Amino acid sequence: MNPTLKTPNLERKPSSLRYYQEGPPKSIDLATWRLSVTGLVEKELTLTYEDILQMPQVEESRRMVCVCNWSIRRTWKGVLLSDVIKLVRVTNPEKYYLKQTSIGTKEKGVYESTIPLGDALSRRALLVHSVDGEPLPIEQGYPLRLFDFGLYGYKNVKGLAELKVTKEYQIGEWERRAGYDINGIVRPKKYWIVDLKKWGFIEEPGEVTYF
Ligand SMILES: Nc1nc2c(c(=O)[nH]1)N[C@H]1C(S)=C(S)[C@@H](COP(=O)(O)O)O[C@H]1N2
Ligand SMILES: [Mo]
Repeated sequence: MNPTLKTPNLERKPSSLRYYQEGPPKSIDLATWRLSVTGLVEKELTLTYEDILQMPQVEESRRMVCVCNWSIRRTWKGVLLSDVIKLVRVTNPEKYYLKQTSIGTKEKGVYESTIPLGDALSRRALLVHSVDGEPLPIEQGYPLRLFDFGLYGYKNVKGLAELKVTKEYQIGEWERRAGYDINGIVRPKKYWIVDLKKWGFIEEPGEVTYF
């Protein structure tokens, strides 16, 4: 691992398995894994892992926030959601939603989450394949995970299999089970900042950019 990218205090991050509703897939074969981009697009598309690596890459340090009052800033690498949306062509994306579906497991099915597409694009949402210079660990979303950093963790789907452009703002797993807000926008309040090892107050709704 590139030492300059390592997240401080990572060993203190809450377990990824605790929030993994369907559980991580047993194994992923990159030779057969695909990301399907479907729905209200001009041209449906299936991307291989290699296709994604061939697209323009971005690597950004951004803060993710969990509804359970913790947050972590890490270095994420992947492609811009906007670049994928350009490939499938969506006119007036601000009118649509994006439904993410995970690969899932035989035992527990899939995890789904729907986000407003226009907002995700304006917030520079990423399709992330690596963190801190290494491919995502399987429990953190290998091979691909969508991040809209203005939204809480429950709105981003690990182990992504499908992105569907839709007119329906559909309620997801934790919104149903735990009553979380469907909009999932990060709310101002006090959070445990894992990488800084201290409590911090998030002052504004949405993505945290000032620490
Ligand atoms: N496929 C899938 N993705 C998921 C979840 C899930 O249960 N299944 N849980 C979400 C929730 S509730 C959180 S808080 C984050 C946790 O991310 P982490 O593993 O990086 O801590 O993943 C999100 N993505
Ligand atoms: Mo969560």
